[in-house]
Parts: sequence; structure tokens; C-alpha cells
Amino acid sequence: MRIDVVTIFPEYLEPLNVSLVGKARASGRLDVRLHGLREHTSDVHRTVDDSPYGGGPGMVMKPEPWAAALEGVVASAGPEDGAVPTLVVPTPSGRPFTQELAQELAGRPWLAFAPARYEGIDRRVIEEAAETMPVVEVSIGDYVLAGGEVAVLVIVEAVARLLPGVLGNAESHQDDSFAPGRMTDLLEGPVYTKPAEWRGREVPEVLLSGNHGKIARWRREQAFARTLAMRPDLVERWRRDGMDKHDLRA
Ligand code: 6GU
Repeated sequence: MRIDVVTIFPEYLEPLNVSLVGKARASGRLDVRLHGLREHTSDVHRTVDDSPYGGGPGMVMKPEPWAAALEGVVASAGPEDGAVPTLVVPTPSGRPFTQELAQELAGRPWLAFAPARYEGIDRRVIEEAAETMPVVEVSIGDYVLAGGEVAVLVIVEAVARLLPGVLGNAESHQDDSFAPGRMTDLLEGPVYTKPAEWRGREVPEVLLSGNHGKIARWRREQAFARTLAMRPDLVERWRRDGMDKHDLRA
């Protein structure tokens, strides 16, 4: 997968060099390219924002630098990138980011991110882009960040770990909390490793039993109890959708 990010703060995306995403890049499974928005300005002050038409607080990102930057990204398409990228625009007014959307994005060959600072990007940039490429406006939650860069980190990490060959064990994201199709709508329960006793606290006996059927049942019960406590809304959704899926009755 190829990922381009246009931002006024490329240094904000340095964590993409680390850990899982960094390794995916080093192994060639992920090609990440950062672009400085200010490189696409033409005035001496490298201006990227201006006051909003109609008045109000804050500043709005000017259309010209964004158009030039996105045109540069699209023009750099290689034979393997897909003709145009899917443009992902982080914004608190976007579609809620879920595991389902992460899987959808992981299926695209090329993503381009347009994280804004200030009050957002002039709407005409998004409208014009949508005429030539798929555009998804995405929110990572019901709170307001100072800019979209952290949302890019969140989305890229969630997408990268779904790419073929990026996780060590191809199965290891199948049981994730929120993964559609398995452990549906349930959060993961507690996990333990050695030693079996630590500071007087013992690992639940069932996990040492070697009885895999019993262990699987216990884990589903724990997941259910955890979900009921932390996210009763998910339990309600699961009840509405039917009890048949994986026999989660605890
Ligand atoms: Cl994607 N961007 C910003 N600036 N704030 C957010 C967000 C995104 N998602 C939730 N809050």
C-alpha cells in the first residue's frame, strides 16, 4: 500500500518511522511519503491560511496550496499505486472511524491524507477533489483535536496492521475487539503471562488447565462481562443483531 500525507507539520508524523508501521515501511509492504504543504505556497510568507468568509473565530486553510499539493501527489502515480488515491480528510465532522472503516481503507492500494490545522480546509478543495477521486472524511472520536495529524497516526496504524504480512501472526487480528465477524461487538478480556504467581496474585487456574474448550468459553465470558461493564451500548447492539453468532451466552 502507498500512503501520502500532506501537512504543515511533517515532523508531527515521525512516529510513522517506529514499531509496526516503521517495520511495514522497512519491509516494503508500506510506502509512506510525507509532503510539506508550505512547499506549495508562492508568497514570501508561505501563507497557508486566511480569515473565514462570513466572519467568526480562527483561520481557514487556503485552497491554492492544497490543490497544488494534491495535484502533485496524484501526478506522482506509479504503475502500482492505482490510478488515483482515496483521499482521507480527518475532521471531527467526518464518518466515525471504526474497525470496519479501517478494513475498508486497508483494501485500497493508495491513500492520501489531508490533515488540516485551524478551522479546516476551504470546502471547495474537498468538492473539487471528489470529482476525480474517492474522498472519505473521517472522525476519530467525539472530541476536538488541534489538527488532523494525530488522527492520521491513528488511522495509519489501524490500517497498516491489517495489511498482508504486517502482523507476525496472520490470525492475530481476527479476535480483536470490534473486528467484524468474530467476537462481534465484544471487547477483549484480561490477558496474562509468566510468572503464574506474581506478588501474591495468581493467573486464573483455567488458563493453566490445558483444556482449550474450557479456556475459549472462559475467555468469551470474560469478554462479555468486560463489554457489559465498559460498553453496554455494544451489548445492546449485539442483542438486537441476534444471539446466534458465536454462542456468547455467559
Ligand atoms: Cl479526524 N480531526 C480533528 N482535528 N479533531 C478530531 C478528529 C479529527 N476526530 C476527532 N476529533
